[in-house]
Amino acid sequence: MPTDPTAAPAGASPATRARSVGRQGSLAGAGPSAAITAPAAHGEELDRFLADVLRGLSAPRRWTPPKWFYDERGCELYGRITRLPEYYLTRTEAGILERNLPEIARAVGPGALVFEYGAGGGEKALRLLEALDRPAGYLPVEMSAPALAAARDEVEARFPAIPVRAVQADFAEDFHLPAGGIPCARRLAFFPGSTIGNFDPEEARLLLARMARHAGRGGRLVLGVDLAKDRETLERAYDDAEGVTAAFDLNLLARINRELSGDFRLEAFRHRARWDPVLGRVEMHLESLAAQVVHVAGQAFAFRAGETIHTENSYKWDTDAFDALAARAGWRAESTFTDERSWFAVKVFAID
Ligand code: AVI
Repeated sequence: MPTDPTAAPAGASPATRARSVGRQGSLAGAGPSAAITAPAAHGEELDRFLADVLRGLSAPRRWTPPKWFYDERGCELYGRITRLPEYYLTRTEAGILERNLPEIARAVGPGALVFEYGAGGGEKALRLLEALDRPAGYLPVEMSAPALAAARDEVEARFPAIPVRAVQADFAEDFHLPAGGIPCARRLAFFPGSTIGNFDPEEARLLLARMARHAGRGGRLVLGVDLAKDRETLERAYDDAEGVTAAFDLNLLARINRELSGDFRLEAFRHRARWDPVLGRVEMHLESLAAQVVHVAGQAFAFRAGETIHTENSYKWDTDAFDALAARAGWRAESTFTDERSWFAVKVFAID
């Protein structure tokens, strides 16, 4: 079930120890496939979208799971976000990977079977596969069929000798990883992009534990995670001057109007991004600018002026606290690679 971005994290403060697409599993569900378009929801997916939206809008503190950001327009806007001057995450992670791939490859070891959660179009995996010593195979895991096909085709074209098996699944839910037929020395889970930050700490632990089950003994995990930093940098990253993130957030209302017979007036809501240093997360909200009644699929929802819909959490971790979380999921921290400002970390974990 979808991640509730209003839920307080379990345990100690994630800000001082180092979460929801929640289902972005979208990402939760389909990942944020920046370069790939996602079709409108239909069939069972449309039923889930409707159920999530009706439930979230009926809650005392209204919320929606971030996975529903990623329709065709949402994917396009997310792609633009990753190139914004204020959104440091994508380029910082790419720089860390670029500088440290040989060492990361050494930490992983030869003959790894790589499976990537939320593979998007497979762009990041190409660089990793290039650096790894004799990779045994590549399994992109992705909800979005077009993104999955793109990841498979990209990697097959570039590495014809590497077996590729596309896995259409929501990595935020349990799924079977059909890796049995490909001989390998070890399995490597690859989860870049700090998507882990869109899960609350307990959900993140469960997801890491699923990855540990998929990787098995001797397995490795290479993961990107965004780190806590000053309020100004964080709030600008989620509320850019050009208004692309605002458009991304508001597109959810446009999608509800289009796909769920909603009548949100987009100009009657505004995007807000706020760093919560206690919970260690940037929260995105859509704030109602007036008292108003909105309808979705025939149901009426009365908003007060200033009332918000909580649309996303993006947790920012402390590196040691993240290692402790991963340890509770069965992973031993092997190495951490960061940038000169320590804004972002690429981490390698192992299962002994
Ligand atoms: C996909 N995920 C890692 C992004 C983030 O930074 O939490 C989604 C996003 N939301 C607003 N900007 C980017």
